Amino acid sequence: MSATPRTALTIAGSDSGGGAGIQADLRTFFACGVHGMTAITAVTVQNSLGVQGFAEIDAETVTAQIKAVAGDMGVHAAKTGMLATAEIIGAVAKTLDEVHIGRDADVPFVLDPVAASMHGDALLREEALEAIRTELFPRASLVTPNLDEVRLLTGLLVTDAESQRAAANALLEFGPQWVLVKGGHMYDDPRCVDLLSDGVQYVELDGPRHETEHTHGGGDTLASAITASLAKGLGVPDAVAAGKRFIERAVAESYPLGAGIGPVSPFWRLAPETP
Ligand code: PXL
Repeated sequence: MSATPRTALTIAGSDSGGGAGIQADLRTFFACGVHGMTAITAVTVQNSLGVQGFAEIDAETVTAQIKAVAGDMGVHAAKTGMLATAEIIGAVAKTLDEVHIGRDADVPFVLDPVAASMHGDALLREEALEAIRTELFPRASLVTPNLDEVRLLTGLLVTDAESQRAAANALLEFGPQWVLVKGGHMYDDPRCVDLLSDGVQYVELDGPRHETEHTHGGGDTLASAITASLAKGLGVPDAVAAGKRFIERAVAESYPLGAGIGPVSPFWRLAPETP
């Protein structure tokens, strides 16, 4: 028998292609040495060419999944990804309070405000964006939007360090403890600079930009690596720094799969020579 590892819960959608969503979260949790648990919100039908459609899970079943694992197994940190509908978002917000997960409880909660896939396919019904802002932002220990999500959530265009800081301030108005404005989609910047802030500290995390189109699941993998570090007891700035190191390697070692966009890879953390 081994010691029980720390646990992390992902509340997100399934990606049949295995590169993003629940599948990315679980393999990242595994690579980071925490026990992953899931509350599935939607089942997408997709491959490397895009999302062909999705079926959402009813809100009661999402709630029941969260309560089942939180009550019995315990959750050291949680994250959300694809939430699909305003009804699911409302149910998740209420349930997180009931099981004491979130910025004002002892258990950190990372909100990855997923709105669309890399191909631009919607993963969130339009009216649900407002629910993310009002119901989930105030409960989040950390929110991790990319620049497209920043524009949808605030109307602000991020093109440089100054507008990135303005976006962080605007997002903090919605009530999260910390925000990480990811700079990866500023494609003319030769570096990948993310800005982390709680309104007092403004920390720039500078990393290399890897020239690859195979970045499917990158946002999910970063948020999951951060969640895993939070589950192990790191504070938000240290967990984000660890997550940034993790995603840099995962992007550097991404691979082609199918005719479209291949996934980032958390495999680098595992023994490569296993037969
Ligand atoms: O990477 C965002 C994302 C999250 N969740 C699911 C997805 C995607 C992107 O395609 O399919 C289920």
